[in-house]
Amino acid sequence: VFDEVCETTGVTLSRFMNEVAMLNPELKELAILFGAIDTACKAITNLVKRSQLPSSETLGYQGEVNVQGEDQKKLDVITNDLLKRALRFTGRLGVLASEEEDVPVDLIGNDKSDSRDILIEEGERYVAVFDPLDGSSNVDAGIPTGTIIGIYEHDENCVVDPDCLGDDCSEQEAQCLANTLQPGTNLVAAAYCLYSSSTILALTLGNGVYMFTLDETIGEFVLSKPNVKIPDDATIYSFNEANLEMWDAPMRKCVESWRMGTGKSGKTFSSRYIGSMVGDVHRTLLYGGVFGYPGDTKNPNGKLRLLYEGAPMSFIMEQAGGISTTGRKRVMEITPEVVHQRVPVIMGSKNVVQEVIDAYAAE
Ligand code: AHM
Ligand code: MG
Repeated sequence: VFDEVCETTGVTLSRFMNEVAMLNPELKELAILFGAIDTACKAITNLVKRSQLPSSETLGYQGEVNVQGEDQKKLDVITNDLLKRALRFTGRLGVLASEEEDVPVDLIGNDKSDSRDILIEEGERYVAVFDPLDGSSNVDAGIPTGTIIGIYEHDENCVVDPDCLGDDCSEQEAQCLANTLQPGTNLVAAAYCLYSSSTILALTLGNGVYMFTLDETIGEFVLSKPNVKIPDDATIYSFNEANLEMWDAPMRKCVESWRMGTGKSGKTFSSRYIGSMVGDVHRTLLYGGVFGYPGDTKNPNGKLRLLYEGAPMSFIMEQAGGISTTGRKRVMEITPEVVHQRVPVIMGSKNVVQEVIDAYAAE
C-alpha cells in the first residue's frame, strides 16, 4: 500500500524529511521544524491566493481606497504571526528574528508577544530568521511573492531566567538574542517558498538544493527537482536598472557590457526583473544568469537585508553551484551587527558573477 501511495504522489516533503532524519538522527529536530514550514507555506499560499477576493475573510476586501497600503500591511502581519506560531509550537526554537519584528523574539525566556505557555523540548534547539512575505507590495497585482527562511543552531547555554531582574535580565537577554547575529556560513538550513503559478518550496540542508511543488490535489509538497544546479553561463540579468546611474562603477560597467555584448561571453543579455527577490532568484537558479541589488550612492548597502534575505538565499545559490557576492566579499561570510542590516547582493551563474567580482577587484 505504501509503495502505491508513493507512486501516485511522488516523494512528499514530509517523507523526504523523514528519510533525512532516519539517515541522520542528529537532524531529527530539524525535520520537525520543516514540518512547521511545510504547513505554514501551504497556509500562506491560500492567504496570498485569496487576498484579492471580495469574500476573503482574513483580509476583508476594502475596495479601491484601502486595498493598497492597509491590506498589504495586514498580509505581512498575518503571515508573520502564522509562521512564527507554526515554528514556535514545535518547541524546537530558541529565538527568532523576522523582517516584521523590530527586535529578535526570545522563545525560551519571555516572549511577551504571546502569553500562552509552550513546551520547550529538551535537545537540539534552533534559531529561525525569516521574511514571511517578501515582495508583499506585489500581491495586489497578482505578482509572485515568497517566504525566505534561514535556520541556525542555538547556543544551548543561552536561557533567559524568567525571574531575572534589571541589568541581569537585559544582559542575559542580549546574549541570547545575539544568537540571531550569525554569519551565513553557520546556516544549517535555508528555504524559500515561491507563491506563483505554482507554489514551489526550495530547500537546502547543506547538501544540494531540492525543489518541491505543491500538488493541490493532495495538499502536499512533492519533490519536483532534486539536486538543482544553476547553469555556469547564461545571458539574463535581473536588476532594478533604474538605479544604474547610482551604482558602484564596476557594477555599472558590467551591466553596460552585457547590454552591448562586450562582456566575457561576447553575447548580448536579456533583462528580466520581477521585483520580488524569491521569484527573481528562482528563475536565476533554473535558467541561469545574475540577480542583484547592488549598493548605490543613496544606499551603499543596497536594499536587501543580510539576515533573512541575503544570507539564506546565498546559501541556496551556493548549494546549487552558483556564487553570491557583495562585489567585494562573499555574502555568506558577513556577520550581521544588527538584525535588519542591509547588504549588497549579486548572485547567480558562476562565470557571470565572476565578471562582477573581477570588475570590483580591478577597481
Ligand atoms: P520587501 O522586503 O520590502 O518586500 O523588499 C524586498 C524586495 C525584494 O523582493 C526585491 O528584490 C526588491 O525588494 C525590489 O526592490 P525595488 O522595488 O527597489 O526594485
Ligand atoms: Mg523582504
